[in-house]
Amino acid sequence: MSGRDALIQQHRLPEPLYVTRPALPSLEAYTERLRPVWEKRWLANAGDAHQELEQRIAAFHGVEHASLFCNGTIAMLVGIQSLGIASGEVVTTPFTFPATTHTLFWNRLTPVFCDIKPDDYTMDPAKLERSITRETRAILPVHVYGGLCDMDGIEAIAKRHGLPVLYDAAHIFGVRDVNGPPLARGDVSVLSFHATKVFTTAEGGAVIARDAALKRRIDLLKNFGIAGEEQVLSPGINGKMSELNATLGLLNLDGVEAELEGRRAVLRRYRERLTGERGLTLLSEHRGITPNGAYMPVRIDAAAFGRSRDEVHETMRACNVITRKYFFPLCSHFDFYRDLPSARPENLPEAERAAREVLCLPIYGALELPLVDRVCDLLLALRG
Ligand code: T4K
Repeated sequence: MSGRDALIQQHRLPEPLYVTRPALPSLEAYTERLRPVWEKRWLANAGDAHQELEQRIAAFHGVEHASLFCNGTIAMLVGIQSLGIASGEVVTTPFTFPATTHTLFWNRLTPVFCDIKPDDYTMDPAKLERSITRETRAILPVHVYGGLCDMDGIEAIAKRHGLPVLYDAAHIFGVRDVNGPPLARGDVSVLSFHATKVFTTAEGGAVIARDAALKRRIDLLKNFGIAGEEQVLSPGINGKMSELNATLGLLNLDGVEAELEGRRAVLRRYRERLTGERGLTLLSEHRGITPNGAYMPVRIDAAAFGRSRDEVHETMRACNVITRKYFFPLCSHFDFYRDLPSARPENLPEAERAAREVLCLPIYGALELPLVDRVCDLLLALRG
């Protein structure tokens, strides 16, 4: 038996351990909570559950103007539209889920890729200014894995150039910052409530707007631009969240502190076990930030670790530990973006390296710590 086979035999889990699992209320609690929806026969179009969830999401994050959506991608699409950017360039990062870049494409805007910082994978303000041209209309940074962008750095540059800032905040539900609510920053922030997120409505999302006027515009755009029975003010889209999703959200919001606590415990255990291990680097922790444990990225330096990220990914999969290479490939590698001047690998050395080296380990609130230990044992056993 080869060394690899023996290792797999020793560490293989009986069942697949996924990179994440959604927190769910009991089915009984969900059906009970759906009773008023059934009785009223009101399933969509700003129903009671929608209204209540919208207010509670805003209050939970210490902001005033939240608008619920059917998913984070349509939320971003509308968030961009709401700022009235009709053409030109938007500076963003390639180390993200395809949705970030695609929403620019769908708005007929040209993405300009800026490199990331090596410690937290977010937009590097030191490299941002050189991406700004006379065609730049906005900046779209991404809060990655639950870590926050250097918002002060980015916003200072945006202000100097008179540019709006839209944050892709899909990963930061529940992240706290002693300096104030992260979602209150910029012109628009966009959350995702997908099944793989810390807080879920199955599919869903929200736009957080800087003021009431912008929220009104966003609410109009997400409902076909309809202002009244006989009045359509703009060519909007259907971005509404249904009552079934909003009801699931209300129940999940009741339990979200427990989910966050569970995730933080898992995060702590990973940190205890993996910090300082040869060849591995964990996400930087920033002072004053309470993390949400949305993801557990570990950077694997192939030379120091003795094995590449891809080898680790494959062998862990053979052991039933289903890790994910978020975010490989980079958005700048997709056929339809790779010819952009900013997509050249030499322009994006840190993003290129992160896409080669980062692996996301399983994390979710119900993940038991002995299983976390088994993942760590396996990872460390793989070291060459
Ligand atoms: N911006 C950023 C930075 C994002 O990360 C995302 C979404 C968006 C914008 C767009 O927001 P949305 O439009 O999606 O609201 C997943 C999600 O589909 C995607 O929402 C998420 N980012 C991305 C990071 O991850 P996949 O392709 O990895 O999903 P999938 O189906 O492979 O699921 C991963 C694991 O989660 C599975 O192995 C098991 C578990 N899982 C998944 C689902 C769907 C469950 O246990 N239950 C489930 O129902 O993209």
